Amino acid sequence: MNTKKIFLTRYLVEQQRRDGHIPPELRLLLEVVARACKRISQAVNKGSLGEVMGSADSENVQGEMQKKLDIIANEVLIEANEWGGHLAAMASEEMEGIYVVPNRYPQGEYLLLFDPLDGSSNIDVNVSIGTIFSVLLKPEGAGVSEQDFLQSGCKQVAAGYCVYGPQTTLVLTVGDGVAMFTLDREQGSFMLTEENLRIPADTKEFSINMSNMRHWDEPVKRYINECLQGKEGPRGKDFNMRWVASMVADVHRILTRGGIFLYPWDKRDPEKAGKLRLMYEANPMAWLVEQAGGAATNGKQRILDIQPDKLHQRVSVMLGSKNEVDRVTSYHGTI
Ligand code: AHM
Ligand code: MG
Repeated sequence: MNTKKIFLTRYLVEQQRRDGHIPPELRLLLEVVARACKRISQAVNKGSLGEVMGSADSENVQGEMQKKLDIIANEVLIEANEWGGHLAAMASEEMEGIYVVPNRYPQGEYLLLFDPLDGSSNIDVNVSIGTIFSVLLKPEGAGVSEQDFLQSGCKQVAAGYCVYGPQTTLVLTVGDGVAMFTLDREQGSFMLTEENLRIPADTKEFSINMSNMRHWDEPVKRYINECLQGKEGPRGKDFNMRWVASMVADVHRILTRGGIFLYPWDKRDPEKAGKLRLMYEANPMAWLVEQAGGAATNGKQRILDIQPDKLHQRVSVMLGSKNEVDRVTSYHGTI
């Protein structure tokens, strides 16, 4: 198939035509999210030439300092999505509660969750960052509440991310494989550049913040120690390590050439299940990875099966090449 001339719009229309695989409202929603990502990409590209760099001198609900771009990206996504009639409400890493579509607009049946700007610590040093999003259907019934969002990841109807790197790339699933679109800046459109992405089951590359090693649990220490022993160790092969510190960029590499990504629970803050957020970081990434033939667990359980009890719930994450994820999960005594 010649993927060069397929715009995102055409790809989505064709998905819609194929047995109504995606309804028109979902198609509109995804186009609007993509349009918002284009605007965020423009803001990211301006860097020091725009009013986008540095701290916003405020904290989000997680107690993390917000960057100006965190706030800009959040506003762009809300403004783009609130009026179209496809959404009932939105939730974001940067907002404590849910954002219900105002009364002046029609309410739709979808719920949109996002991390507007993932990898914020990389903004000021000109390293890849991104937007992660997840779409759920609102359960039947009048009104919309935070409770409506608390659905496990296997209920997602669409998920994706946009990485703002050397290229701006949108990666998407609607439950029928994973497709990749690259922003053509001259045309102002996302063009299909790869379909049916597959993650190889085996890999020689791991991605973890090694500076936390002393805080990890034994199964994760064992897994990484065995990788570090290389050819001479039990794995009988040398491993490479990569850590961008933007989940979008690390997961993008894994979807492109395989690998395993881990952000496990650690003893620095034992009450927290992990650093990453379940509903708008781990769930969309876990679904994309599974759709590409990989696996995603918290060490004990498939991420997509976790029933959330809080919007901003955190989770331990191990995802990527299936045989490696199965191995580290088995070290937790659950396979
Ligand atoms: P953010 O959503 O506040 O940007 O934080 C999430 C990021 C991930 O993108 C990345 O994998 C991780 O946090 C990096 O953590 P660390 O700074 O410990 O390396
Ligand atoms: Mg994030």
